[in-house]
Amino acid sequence: MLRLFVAIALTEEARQRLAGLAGGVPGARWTEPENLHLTLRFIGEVPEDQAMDIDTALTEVRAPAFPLTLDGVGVYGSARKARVLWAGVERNEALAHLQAKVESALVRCGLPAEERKFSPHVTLARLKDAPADRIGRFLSDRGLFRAGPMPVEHVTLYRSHLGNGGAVYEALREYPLDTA
Ligand code: 2AM
Repeated sequence: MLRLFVAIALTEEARQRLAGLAGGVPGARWTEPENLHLTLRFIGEVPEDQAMDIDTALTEVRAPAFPLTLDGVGVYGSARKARVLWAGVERNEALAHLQAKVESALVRCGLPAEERKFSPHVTLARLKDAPADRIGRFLSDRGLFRAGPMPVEHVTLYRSHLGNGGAVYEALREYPLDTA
């Protein structure tokens, strides 16, 4: 079985800017800079033959390349039980279009449809018992964060290796987007 997801790889520069946001929140486990990415679709565990179908389906996705700008930070979960700190993405029709294309390609090759609305974000940290005031300070101090625009010219199929030291993401294959 392979644990897979489809994501946009971020530029080195964007990852460095995002990594620069880390710190100041007790109980936060920050994403390793090399692991920072923007997920389009989490697939989960699939057998190898289905992974090959997924690869074929992604090869057939046609969508234009586009610029992406990261914008702002936020938190998932309630104020009392914050779970994830994230960086947001500036409103982007091309990104939504790409995500819909990836989603329909995956459904066509037999995966169950994603029920949750696409909420583009880059996970910065996972939280455990983080104090609300420190989260509040993080959000206000970093609220003006922006990075980009950066060119998005391909999507990437990643394999996630779960281990004791946290997940390691392996880029299996890149699928080019149409550049003008
Ligand atoms: P997250 O960062 O918001 O948790 C690899 O795990 C990627 O797939 C992450 O970007 C993660 O998003 C995303 N993902 C979405 N749904 C997931 C799930 N049910 N389990 C694990 N990862 C998931």
